[in-house]
Amino acid sequence: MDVLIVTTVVVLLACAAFVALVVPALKRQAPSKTRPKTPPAPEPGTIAAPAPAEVVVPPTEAPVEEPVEERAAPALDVPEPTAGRLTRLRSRLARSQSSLGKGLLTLLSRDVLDESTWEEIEETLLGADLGVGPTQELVERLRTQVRVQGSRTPDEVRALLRSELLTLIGEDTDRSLHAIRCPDERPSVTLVVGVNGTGKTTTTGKLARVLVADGRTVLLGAADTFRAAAADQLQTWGDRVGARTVRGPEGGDPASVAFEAVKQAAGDDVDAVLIDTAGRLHTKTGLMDELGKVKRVVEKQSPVHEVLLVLDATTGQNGLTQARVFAEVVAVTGIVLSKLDGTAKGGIVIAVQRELGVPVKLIGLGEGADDLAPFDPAAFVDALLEG
Ligand SMILES: Nc1nc2c(ncn2[C@@H]2O[C@H](COP(=O)(O)OP(=O)(O)OP(=O)(O)O)[C@@H](O)[C@H]2O)c(=O)[nH]1
Ligand SMILES: [Mg+2]
Repeated sequence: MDVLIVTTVVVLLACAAFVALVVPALKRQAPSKTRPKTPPAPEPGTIAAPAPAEVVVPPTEAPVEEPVEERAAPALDVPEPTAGRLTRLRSRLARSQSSLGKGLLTLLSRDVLDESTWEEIEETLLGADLGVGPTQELVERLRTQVRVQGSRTPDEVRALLRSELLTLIGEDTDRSLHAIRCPDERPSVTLVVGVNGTGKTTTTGKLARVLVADGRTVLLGAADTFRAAAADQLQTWGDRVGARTVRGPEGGDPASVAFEAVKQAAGDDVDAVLIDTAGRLHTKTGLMDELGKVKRVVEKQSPVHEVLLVLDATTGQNGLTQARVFAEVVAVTGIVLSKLDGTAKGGIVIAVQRELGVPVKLIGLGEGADDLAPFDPAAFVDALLEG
């Protein structure tokens, strides 16, 4: 009986132990029905295993590569070579050709050159804006030559006029641009100045093309900060030939834009920096002082090698007064005569050089991108006389 009781107690204890130890363990192993199962993250570089059927997982798709947009570099213009541009554009001088060229040739070819003919010759020269001094000088020389030569064939008249005009213009004057003449002085700094609307920005843009055509790298400085449109206008020119434009805030200090442009040109190892300035009336002292400051500030880090004064040829003698004032403020080194295509006053080339003692270096003969020509006296006179 005792044995039976002991056995029963042992069995009961064993059952109790089983319930206490094994059942909780089994419970821990059973899957939880409340927590959703998330698939394990795949190892990097492996493909994720398909999710178990009962778990709703958005289908994992192989990542689609964004198409890389091929950004083609903007097509740049190839500017026309500068050599021979004046010959190409000779017909643009049509109005000056008919007065200075054909007009004078016809008068000088008359059989008898009486006083009234000489007066007509003088009027023609004055009308072409040659200026009083150069006109009297030329008439005097022509009179002497005609007296010496006696009878004249048309060819002789042409040769005489050609040689006298060339003497007046100055065939041997150095008209080279610093940026071309001194390739080792880099960056060559050019300041473009003038009164409102003469063609400064257009000339700066065209000049960038002249330099690019001659194998130079160019950076533009938009120191006309009066209007944002002025910087946009310049930048458009630069973009066409791959020349970067440094610009400042509208209404900002033009001197600091010019300074920054020259600094960046040096950092970029660029050959030439061209600084466009705002149009300013030569009679406004404040604006002229500001221009002087632009130059002085640039000179704190580099010489200004070239100061180009852009004169509108159609304004004639008025341009000479402007030229005088600008020359005093910024020491002009070269004249650009713009819009010579729209005037009969080709004599201004001679007059302005006389007035300033500064050579005409470039002439504008139209609104086309490559309608700016290095001034070549022989080609100019030939264009006037031959049409
Ligand atoms: N026909 C002709 N037009 C020209 C020539 N050069 C410039 N122009 C025109 O003259 C106008 C004025 O040119 P801009 O370059 O804007 O003149 P700007 O001096 O910069 O003017 P502001 O900055 O306002 O002082 C434009 O319509 C040019 O196309 C030229 O040689 N021939
Ligand atoms: Mg401008």
